[in-house]
Amino acid sequence: MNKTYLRPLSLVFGADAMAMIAAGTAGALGGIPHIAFTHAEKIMRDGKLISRSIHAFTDIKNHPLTDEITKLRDGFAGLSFNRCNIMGIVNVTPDSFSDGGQHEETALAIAHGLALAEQGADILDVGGESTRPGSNEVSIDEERTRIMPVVAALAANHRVSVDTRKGLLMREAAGFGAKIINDVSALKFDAASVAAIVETGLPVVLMHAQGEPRTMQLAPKYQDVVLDVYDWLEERVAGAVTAGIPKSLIAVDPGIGFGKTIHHNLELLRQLSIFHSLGVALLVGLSRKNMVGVLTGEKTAAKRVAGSVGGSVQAAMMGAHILRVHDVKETVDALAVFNAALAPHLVSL
Ligand code: 8Y7
Repeated sequence: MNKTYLRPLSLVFGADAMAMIAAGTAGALGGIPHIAFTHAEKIMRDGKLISRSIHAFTDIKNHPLTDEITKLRDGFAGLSFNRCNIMGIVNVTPDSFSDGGQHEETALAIAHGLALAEQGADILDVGGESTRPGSNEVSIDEERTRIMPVVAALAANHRVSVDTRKGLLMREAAGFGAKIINDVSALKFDAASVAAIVETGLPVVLMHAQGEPRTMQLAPKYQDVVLDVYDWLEERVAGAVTAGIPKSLIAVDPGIGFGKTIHHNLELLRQLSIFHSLGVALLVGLSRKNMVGVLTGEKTAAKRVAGSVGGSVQAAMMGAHILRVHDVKETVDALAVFNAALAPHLVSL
């Protein structure tokens, strides 16, 4: 079957972007008015055959995929997607904090979440099930005990997303005030999760993963990682829409490190802009991941801050609408300078 993809290229920023979009010579990347693309790579895949050609925006401006790339995204948990938003990571797993028992673990996670909000996080992502490579499953009772008190406390004054794959916990989290569900299985893990999203009306992040967390890094395999991840996400979005979840309530995520070699991860980052043609918000999480460790030679995850910020800035340049990060202040600071330099109209001085 022959399929066409469009990957936005030749990015222009700030006032130049707005002038070119107004003139019809460039399109708004992911609907972001200050990031524009003047060209796109048209990719055709027919079985094992892949052909590529580069076209000016004016030659593809009427392509249906161009509409998807350029349309404004809005209505996702009240976030404004004309800029990059920061999702701060709040892990509630025993290995993240001291071993002072559940009570102390809860208190530490809440304090951490409040600190990240203070540093400028737009979203606090609370998770109690480690889905890192090699990790084992956590029981639903254990996961509930870890996350719900933290969700309830943080959701009182902040926009909380809940990192879970379980439908029942999605519903319960909604009851405690969660505003977003972040599912690393893209609603595949639990048959009850689709109905939980439809019935709570919460926006959802659909992340790509190949295989199960425990074994996914053993032998990741793709024909073309970017096109394969794209097709997979497209199918998950289509399934969600059919089930009754509007596109405005969906974000996609290529799932850096989830069943991918470093080569796969780097290829996904290099060609990240292709995912905008899915017509939904784009989230990227690379914070402190193994890829950053390999590229920097830094074996300690907590010391991968600068490398992670470098990757986040690249994803922001490619129009990512949300970045999932541990180091909120460092990322916010980097984006403040980056945004001011490429689009001075965004800052008031
Ligand atoms: C991601 C994620 C993790 C990611 C989204 C880690 C829960 C591994 N990574 N969720 N979760 N995207 N949406 O190193 O990349 O943070 S856990």
